[in-house]
Amino acid sequence: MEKFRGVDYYGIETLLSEDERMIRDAVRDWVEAEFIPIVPEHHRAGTFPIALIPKLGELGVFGATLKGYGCAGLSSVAYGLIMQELERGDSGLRSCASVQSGLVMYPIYAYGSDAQKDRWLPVLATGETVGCFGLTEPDHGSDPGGMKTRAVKKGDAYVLNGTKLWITNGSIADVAVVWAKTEDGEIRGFLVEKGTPGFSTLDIHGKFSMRASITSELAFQDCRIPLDNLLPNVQGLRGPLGCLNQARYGIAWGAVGALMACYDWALQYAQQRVQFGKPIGSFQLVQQKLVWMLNEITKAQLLVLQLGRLKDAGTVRPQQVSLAKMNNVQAALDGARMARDILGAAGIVDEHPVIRHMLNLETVNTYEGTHDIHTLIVGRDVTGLDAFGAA
Ligand code: TGC
Ligand code: FAD
Repeated sequence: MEKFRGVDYYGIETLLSEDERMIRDAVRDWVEAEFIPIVPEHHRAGTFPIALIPKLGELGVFGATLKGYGCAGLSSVAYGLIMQELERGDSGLRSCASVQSGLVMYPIYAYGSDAQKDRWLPVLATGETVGCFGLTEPDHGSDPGGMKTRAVKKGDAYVLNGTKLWITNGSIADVAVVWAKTEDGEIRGFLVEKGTPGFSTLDIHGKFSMRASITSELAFQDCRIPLDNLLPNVQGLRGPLGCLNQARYGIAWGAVGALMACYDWALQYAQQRVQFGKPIGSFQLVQQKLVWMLNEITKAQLLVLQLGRLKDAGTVRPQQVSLAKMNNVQAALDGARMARDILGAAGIVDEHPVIRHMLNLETVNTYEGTHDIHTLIVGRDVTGLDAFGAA
């Protein structure tokens, strides 16, 4: 297949600033040259190319919208375009960047003390230090408010007990942002450093999705955390949910990248593959699938662009982020399945990227709030009625 040709049916490019285009192209070229050639072997092995993390730092990907601390201070749209290009490579690559930026650097930046910011943000920005985000537990996924992990203040430390599950980059992280309830039942955030006695990790194997990404369990057994490692400036579920707004925003853009990759590949395949003496792209049913994908890409691109402009204007609402995450991931998953179908038997092997994207998108549909949870978040917003149980 030829190199990725870009997908922009409505000239949306013209709505981007020069800087935004330059950043997108720089990340696109990097992903093409450094990541796409190696991702199939990592997918087969179930590994993540850890050596690329500092290179992502050099590209300015981590904490790209933050100001100071070595961060690039880019617009939200530029950040979204970065996520799009990373996920065109693999959802696992975008995940690594989303977690580091939206779920680790953001809470330190927004809720941390000056000392915490000075210590962690510069090294997280360069990628010399890796972070993870522990919210989900074995018995509390969609309903994190019921978490069992506890942090009890004893002398000069908080003593942490509990388990976090399905944590991206858990075992390679130097620092974990962990959410736990204190004795008063309030949810608080803690910075837990790798190597702290009582803190251990275990990688999850047997995944059919997000194979080129590390997913771990974090276990805390009488793990003593210095009092200074509490994130001082937030309490309650709005702490972790505020971080999720950042990461869900990135996913909404990233899903466009995965769908663009599947569409471009399927289009080229359909133009080349001959059956009944004609390219399969000449058959009406194949064209219908390609046009469906292009249509969804175009709508998704416009949705996230406006979402980004709202975010930059400071007026975006979390429910608007939910709608975009929900819509774009569903479109990407449905489109990836169509692209897989267009490739016929070839669609099931990793010589082609489509099945890898399709399987990854099953995770993307689930994490950061499942499709159905986002439906209910928007449903609550428009009806004023809460489907989760509370009045
Ligand atoms: P609810 O009563 O709605 O809210 C409790 C408090 O939180 C506030 N809040 C928000 N604040 C900021 N941003 C948001 N999006 C917020 N949504 C709610 C709310 O105002 C309230 O504040 P306060 O001060 O009045 O107390 O809470 P609920 O218990 O009814 O739950 C609502 C629900 C279901 C929507 C929420 O729990 C939810 O979003 N569940 C989904 C869980 C989830 O998304 N988990 C993700 C884990 S991390 C992950 O998947 C990383 S993947 C990383 C990768 O590899 O890319
Ligand atoms: P459940 O909450 O058990 O949901 C199961 C099903 O029930 C879903 O279909 C759901 O939509 C449905 N459901 C639940 N409640 C309702 C309701 N009220 N109404 C209707 N339907 C409902 N978490 C982290 O904290 N940090 C990470 O870095 C992280 N990375 C992840 C990486 C991967 C590869 C994966 C797969 C997950 C990751 N997660 C992470 C966890 C992820 O956020 C959760 O899996 C997700 O929030 C769903 O929780 P659950 O899996 O427990 O499903």
